[in-house]
Amino acid sequence: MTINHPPESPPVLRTLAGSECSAGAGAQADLKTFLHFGVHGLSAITCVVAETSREVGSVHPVPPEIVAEQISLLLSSFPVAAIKTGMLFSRAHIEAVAAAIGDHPAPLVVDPVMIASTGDPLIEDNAISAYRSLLFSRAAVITPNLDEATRLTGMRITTKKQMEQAGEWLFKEYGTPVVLKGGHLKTKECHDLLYEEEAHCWASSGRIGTQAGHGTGCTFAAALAACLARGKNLREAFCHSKTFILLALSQSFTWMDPDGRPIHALNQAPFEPREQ
Ligand code: PXL
Repeated sequence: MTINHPPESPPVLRTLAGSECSAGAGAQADLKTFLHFGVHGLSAITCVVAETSREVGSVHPVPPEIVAEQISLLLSSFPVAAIKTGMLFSRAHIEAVAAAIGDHPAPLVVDPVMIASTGDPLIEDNAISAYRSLLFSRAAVITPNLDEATRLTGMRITTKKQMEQAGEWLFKEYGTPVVLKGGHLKTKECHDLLYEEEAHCWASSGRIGTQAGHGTGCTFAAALAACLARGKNLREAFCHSKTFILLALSQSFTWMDPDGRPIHALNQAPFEPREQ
């Protein structure tokens, strides 16, 4: 009998996000994504959301001081290699998260979650200014989708050119690299943009023919954070994350509810295609 030695300790990554009970998005999606990339994920839950790809029932915020306590305990216990924020919901939560992270040196990925794929709001209106003043400038990268970028810049974004302009606006405003997730652009292809100081770069692909888009935003940002935790630079992380999201979409799940309506979840543990 051979004894398998435990694998080397994987890097540790923390998500500060909402619990999404169907596990297609939110903290559950983040944790599965971290597992895929061989990173040990920790979580501090900010809200409990009753949600599937079809509907958002209700949002129950966890008191901000309890969120801060989870963060402080984890940061003082583990060698955290990257931090990702997801749904933070309110101004008080953003303030508590920013204070608890403090000046921790791990790269911070801020996914400014504002709207669920159903169109339901996942943030209070008065919280957006707290993102601007407390989190964006200290992040390693921010990852808005087009709706979120429109809300932040006031720009209409319906073309690749406008995506570049919004990326540039956000980069100049906050001095932080931007991954602008372009899945909602009404184009045949799917274009995502990385806007950094020196240059911008596109990751473009065909569209995967599925309705299972719920959770792609969280999952893309979680993949970026996992790659940063593993020591990749932002451009490498961007390319790996795009490849991963295409796999997760192409192997996503669909079930029928009792009324015959489809319900979806992204597959954050997709099989890697084998070389033939
Ligand atoms: O996909 C954004 C998102 C983030 N966090 C939680 C969510 C969702 C989307 O629905 O439920 C908890």
